[in-house]
Amino acid sequence: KILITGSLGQIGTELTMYLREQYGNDNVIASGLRKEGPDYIFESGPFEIVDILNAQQVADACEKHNVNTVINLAALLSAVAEGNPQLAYNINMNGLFNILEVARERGAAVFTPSSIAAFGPSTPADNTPQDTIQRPTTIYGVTKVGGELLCDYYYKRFGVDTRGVRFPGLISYKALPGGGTTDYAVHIYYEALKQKKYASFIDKGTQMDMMYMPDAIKAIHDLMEADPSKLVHRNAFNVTAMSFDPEKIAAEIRKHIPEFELTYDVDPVKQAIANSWPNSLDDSCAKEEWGWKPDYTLETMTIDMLDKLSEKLGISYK
Ligand code: VAH
Repeated sequence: KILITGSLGQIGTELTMYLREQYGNDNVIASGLRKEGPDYIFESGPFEIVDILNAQQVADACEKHNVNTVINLAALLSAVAEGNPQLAYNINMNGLFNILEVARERGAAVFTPSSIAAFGPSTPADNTPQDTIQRPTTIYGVTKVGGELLCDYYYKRFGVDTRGVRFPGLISYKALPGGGTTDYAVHIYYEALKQKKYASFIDKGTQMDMMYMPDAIKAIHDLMEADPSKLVHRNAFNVTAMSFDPEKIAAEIRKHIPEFELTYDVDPVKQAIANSWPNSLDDSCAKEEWGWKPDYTLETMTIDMLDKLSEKLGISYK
């Protein structure tokens, strides 16, 4: 049985439904801080209120459902975290510690995502290697590096089957992202349909790795199903699908909405975060060790995003 924490978030809502299709509704327990989110999560399978800062609540939910895998998606993302570093440290580090301790006691596996945010200004920025300098300058990045090291420790010291990927910016149309720096790449599609214009809070020329949500979901599923004897790395694998700056995604949107206009209203906090991150990742280890291969490119993601969003928003653009 799988427990997903943070299952009402941008990744969690889609991962919960995907894994319920793969493993059966009752084998995937969704959980969140409050029972506030899309009904399809609550109607399609079990849901528990779990605050990962409450170790007993984590243990009780795992005991009640006989959980043997925890996918920990509960976290504060980069921009929100900079606004409340103490809470971000508490949730992202102490919350993870609680998950790892319950997993250690139960012999459960743990998946926790890291991020391109686990790298900093002194990291080689182009084709960032799997193993390289990691001195992030954001509290989110500090908790991502700390999380990677803690998960590797729990694997080596206690044999907990911990695995993770360093996600780039994730783009999706079902649930909005929760306060990240890459969120501009989601909002731009919504605004392109609603207003035919968007003022980006990330500046021209800011190159960042990105991925369409279906590929992110596939990465989690494939890594968790991977043959452990082939894993040289565990926490956490570089994975990417594309890399672009606001100008490039705007040009792709204009292929479908020719009058779309991109302007800039740069947010200095988010821009400083983005400037500290790599331009592009080398994900060859994920490809070699567990067969990672993204399906979507900027071109095919844009077609799918605009099609699905125009249906969701009831706005035609063709
Ligand atoms: C964020 N979307 O912006 C997340 C992610 C790589 C970016 O970690 O914080």
